[in-house]
Amino acid sequence: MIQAFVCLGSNMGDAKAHLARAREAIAALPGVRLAAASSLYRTEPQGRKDQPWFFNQVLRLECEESMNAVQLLDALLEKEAHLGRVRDASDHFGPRVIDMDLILFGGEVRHGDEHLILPHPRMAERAFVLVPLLEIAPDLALPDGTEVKSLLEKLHYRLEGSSIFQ
Ligand code: PH2
Ligand code: MG
Repeated sequence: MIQAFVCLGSNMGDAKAHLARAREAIAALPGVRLAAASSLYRTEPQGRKDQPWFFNQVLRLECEESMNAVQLLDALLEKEAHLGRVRDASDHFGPRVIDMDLILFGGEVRHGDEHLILPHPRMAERAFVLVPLLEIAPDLALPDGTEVKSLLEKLHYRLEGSSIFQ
């Protein structure tokens, strides 16, 4: 079994409903078990401020050993498209119906290939990833041994109830 983490995000339309459909689609993937889901967080937009707040959630998946990271990513991209996501290459940080980011895939480290970098290259800067991730995996470490807790300690953010300001 390979443990993987995916961060879901939506800030268009009924964002909570989009996350629910995304969870169902992921749970139905062959070779994948949805092992845990964080609660939903309302999160201040990062990267571009002039857009609605997001709902974010992190999932822990258990993947069969026969599955690799690129296969999982491709399956996520396919589900995104199916749920109505239109990727705008010129707007990496703008509003989206649904986003499914592969954050970690086992202990895998991948650089150099734009298509898939692991761990996710921006996770360390994002309280909207780290807070839900630590909720379901409090003792998690990155492949290089860095504790995820220590990444969050370096960020300036505020958690109020289930809202994340950053
Ligand atoms: N996703 C982005 C850009 N900014 N901000 C929040 N709060 N949540 C996101 O999921 C998010 C974002 C690009 O994927
Ligand atoms: Mg994203």
